[in-house]
Amino acid sequence: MFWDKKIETLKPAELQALQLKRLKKTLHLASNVEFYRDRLSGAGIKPSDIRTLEDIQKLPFTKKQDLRDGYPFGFFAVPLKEVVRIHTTSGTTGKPTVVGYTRKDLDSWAGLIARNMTMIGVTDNDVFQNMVNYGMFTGGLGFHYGAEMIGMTVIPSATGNTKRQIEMINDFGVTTIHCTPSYAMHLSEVAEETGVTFKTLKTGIFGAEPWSETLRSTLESRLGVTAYDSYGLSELFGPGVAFECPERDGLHIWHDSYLVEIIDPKTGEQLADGERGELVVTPLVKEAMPLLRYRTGDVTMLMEDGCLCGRSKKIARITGRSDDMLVIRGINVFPSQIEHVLLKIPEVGNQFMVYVDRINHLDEMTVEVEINREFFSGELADLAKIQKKVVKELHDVLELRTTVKLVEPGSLPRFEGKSKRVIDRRGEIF
Ligand code: DLL
Repeated sequence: MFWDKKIETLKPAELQALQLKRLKKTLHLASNVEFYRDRLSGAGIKPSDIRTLEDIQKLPFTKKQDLRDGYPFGFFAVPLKEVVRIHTTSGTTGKPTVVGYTRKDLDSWAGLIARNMTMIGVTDNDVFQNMVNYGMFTGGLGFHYGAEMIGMTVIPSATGNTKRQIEMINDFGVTTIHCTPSYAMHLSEVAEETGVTFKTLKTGIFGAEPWSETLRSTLESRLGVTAYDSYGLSELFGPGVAFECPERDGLHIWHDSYLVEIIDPKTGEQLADGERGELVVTPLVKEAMPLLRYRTGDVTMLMEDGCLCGRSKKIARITGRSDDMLVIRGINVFPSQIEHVLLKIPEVGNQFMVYVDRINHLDEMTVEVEINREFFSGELADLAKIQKKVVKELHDVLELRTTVKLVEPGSLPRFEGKSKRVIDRRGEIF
């Protein structure tokens, strides 16, 4: 199913022409921003130097730190009067990044969400419960207006009060839910504890953080949904940048709205299709805050094969952020790999925490995971056996020795929004 079939299935030559036209317009808008004026003139680049899409490589990158330095409105290319909404990213350190939207931006953004949701077959017959934060986070209002544009019946339940969320799903006959995969896991646990099953649910849209294929199967069987991955970031409007189609083999990124490059994060050089690197995006339809070659920090690749659904090139699911990637004794570890291993071990639960320390100049990784009572006899020997198994399975996948601590069910933190499962204490003073 298509929301805008013509644009979603443009032939390569037509798409490239549209991209180039929009890139030039974006460059023109960006020249209203002092940061870009300085960067472009410093590099001796004039808008007329961009004649083909390949010429994008002449343009400077934009980094998250640049946006932070421009706090609050330094990257707005239109007068504040024309900015009708502001969101911020959930910055954990320092000032957050501010993003602004014109009325047209909000319309374009809702249109992208509508495309995504239509692609997976939801329609105005569906009832949609949006279980993410409705504040400065882009996930809440972003999906809200996209779902309303389709004509779905929208329940803006936001986060919190899981028992009430569960009640509403059944009372209102909800067919489609949206939340982070971490919250979906928690929701399914609470439903299981209270003996509730979901009769009307069909579709789960999960995103805003990396999650594994194993978590997908777990959520699908526990909630009775087909689970789709949704990717986005505030700097590129928010959610809606890329989304899985029913094939669920990679995410369609909307090439008419986002010009995509994959680069080697160390050299900045473009990589070929099929090569994994950092996703760099130049949004093509943003007005209030145009960005040039924005370094997302997210690790993925452009997939080589086309898709049965007829839409254009996909990106692979995001394995993590290049800056989230843990380097433990020289080995790269993504938290999603740990999740993948743990979810396959029935003796332990689905909740975990990872602590990284430096002890005697050596990186040490400790994984805390909840024991699954069903598989635990209460014998200490039994506990040791389970612990050994987890250590071995983690070692087989990560090629890394870890310390595993088994903890009581329910004792680890649960997350309503994005999870924070990794605590890296190596930088702390000791
Ligand atoms: O997380 C927007 C969003 C809301 C996406 C709801 C999907 C659903 P930010 O808070 O700015 O925006 O965080 C963006 O989250 O750079 C990725 O590192 C990560 N991320 C988002 N979606 C996914 C995903 C929203 N599906 C940052 N898989 C991005 C992996 C994701 N990581």
